[in-house]
Amino acid sequence: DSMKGSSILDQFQKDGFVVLENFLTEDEVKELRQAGEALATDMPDSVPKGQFSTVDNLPQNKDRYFLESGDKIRYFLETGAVGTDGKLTIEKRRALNKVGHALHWLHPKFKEITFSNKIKEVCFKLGMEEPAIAQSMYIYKNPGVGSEVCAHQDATFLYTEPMKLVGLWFPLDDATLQNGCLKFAPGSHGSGVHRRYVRKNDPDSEELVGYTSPAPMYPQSNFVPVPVAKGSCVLIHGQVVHQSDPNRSSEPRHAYTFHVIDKKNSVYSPENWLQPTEELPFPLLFD
Ligand code: AKG
Repeated sequence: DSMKGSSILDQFQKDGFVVLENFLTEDEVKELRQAGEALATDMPDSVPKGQFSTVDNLPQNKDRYFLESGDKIRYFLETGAVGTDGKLTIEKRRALNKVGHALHWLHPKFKEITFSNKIKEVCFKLGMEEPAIAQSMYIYKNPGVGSEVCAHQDATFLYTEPMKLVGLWFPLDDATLQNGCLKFAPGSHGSGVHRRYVRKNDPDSEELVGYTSPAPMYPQSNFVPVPVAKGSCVLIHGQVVHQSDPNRSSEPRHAYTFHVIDKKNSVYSPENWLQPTEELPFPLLFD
């Protein structure tokens, strides 16, 4: 039992994150990773290459592709993998940054693990009464091209009042100092939500979505790298500041991640970029 005793919970409350080692079986890791590879292999050629500047391709279309991905399986490329001619500069299967945001519902393998008993147990132990899945992503962070994830709080994107958001992050390769493991600012979850990422209702703006303020300055000395073995589960408090470096190694760093909110004890902000749809209301974890 990876959450035995209260020390795991104590650590989560104190630091804003905690690592549960050996959470997934070897077979689960293998199957999820194969599913991630298959998504990359099957990626349609029509995936937007970031060229949204011509008359037919309004800048808003880029936002729409993202905004409408909440109840779909959509592909997002590494910007460093697309040339100025809009063509991929590296092989297709290495060019992906992530796939999101409804793998937990639309993909049988990711659905199975997301709604498994061990996930339900974790959320129960975190004190959640009506946990619901808001989103999921498969993150590739491929060698050479896998880009940096700048310091952020997940609550910036999935704000609830009061804050009842937890991310679960599952490395499917060993996450190391070289391939861009997560880095956390321990205790930073105690300092509120620093900015929001919201839908814009400004008819004069070309942007359909954006931040409410510029990125705060987070001193790098606040962050500790947290290398973890594949098969671990990292619990991430909605307000803890975290980041990851680019993958400078020759090894991939794949991960599956999803976010849980407690519907019973909080209100999900209608301003958040991601909204539940008729197609996919945030599904409850407990029946
Ligand atoms: C997030 O999804 O919030 C992350 O921080 C993921 C970062 C990563 O996988 O490198």
